[in-house]
Amino acid sequence: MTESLTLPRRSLTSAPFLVAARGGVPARVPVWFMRQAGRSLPEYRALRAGTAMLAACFDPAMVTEVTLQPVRRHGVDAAILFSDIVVPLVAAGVDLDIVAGTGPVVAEPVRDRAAVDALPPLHAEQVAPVAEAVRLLTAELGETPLIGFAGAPFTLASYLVEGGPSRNHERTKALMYAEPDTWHALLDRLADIALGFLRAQVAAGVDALQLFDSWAGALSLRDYREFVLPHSTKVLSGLSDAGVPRIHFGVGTGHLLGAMREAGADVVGVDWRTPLDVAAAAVPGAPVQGNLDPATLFAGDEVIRREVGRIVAEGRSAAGHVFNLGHGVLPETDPDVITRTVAHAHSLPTGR
Ligand code: 1CP
Repeated sequence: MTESLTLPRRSLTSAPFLVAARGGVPARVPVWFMRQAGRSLPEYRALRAGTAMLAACFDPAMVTEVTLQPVRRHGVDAAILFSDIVVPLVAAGVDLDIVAGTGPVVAEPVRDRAAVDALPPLHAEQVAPVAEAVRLLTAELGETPLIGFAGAPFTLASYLVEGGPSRNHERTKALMYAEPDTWHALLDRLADIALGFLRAQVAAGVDALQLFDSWAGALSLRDYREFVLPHSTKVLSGLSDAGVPRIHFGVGTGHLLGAMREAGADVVGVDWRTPLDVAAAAVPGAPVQGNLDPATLFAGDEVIRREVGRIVAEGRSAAGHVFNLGHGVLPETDPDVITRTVAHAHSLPTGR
């Protein structure tokens, strides 16, 4: 796809999230939470009632409202577009649904070369409703940056090959090991789809983007380098002219952080298993994002304040720190606890 990325962008030079993501010292500790939109908010459940998840993702007005809800309620320093990693697959024509309580379910899992060859490409106009939502949002958000996102090739492949959510990714890894040519062809197509989805969001005005390789931590470093890194590099290096920070995140990726940065990340997302000072040493010179254990939000204010303080202190050893959870907000989280957590992080001093 050759979508132009030269539209005039909002200039949010002092937004704390963007300052930290570029390696500067922001005026306050920037905070946003993965999966802050949807999930725990009663106003989200009320708005979504009667609308299927995928229908919501293709409704620009609904995407706009759900994206704004956590910004209004919690005072976070960035909005994340309400969408899903499977949206570009659906837009391209893959027969897939998001089933409430389960997640993405694929009608015909992709397990051989013929199925890979039959995967349709993504055309920018197929995600026009997402681009429209981005335009509506940048008009509404004022000084708050908007983060766009996509699923990375490996994580998308896991849903397509398994046919749905998976604990061990065994069919995915079996294809990877047994049919490497088919595997690389699959990931190459998924890289094009992820890149096309992200370029459409950048062209419409997002201020940053995150590539979610949620399940890459299931791989060894050796396998990640051989079977995944070239394809995630295709996505991130294809956005090197985008002029927005690129965040690269996965769960259980302490052993992969250096390679994930090499893929072309400006900011490396870290889950709660790896302390941020350890992560910072693995990616010298790169800002990091993370990494409060989402379960901590159930442990009471005293524990939360202690853990937030520890993480902000550990983050000072990195070239920049964006405060976040180590993975997404859990659905049962009390929204008021989230608001207080944001306020506490904002009360702490920045600097190195
Ligand atoms: O803040 C936000 O919630 C923004 C919107 C958002 C994002 C960033 C959604 C809405 N999904 C995602 C990304 C996403 N989707 C990821 C990467 C982030 C992560 O690791 O959490 C992944 C792996 C998915 C796949 C997916 N979609 C799942 C997980 C299934 C599994 O394997 O365990 C689920 C449950 C969905 C559906 C979904 N996506 C989003 C919502 C609000 C929902 C639930 C929809 C419903 O049931 O009505």
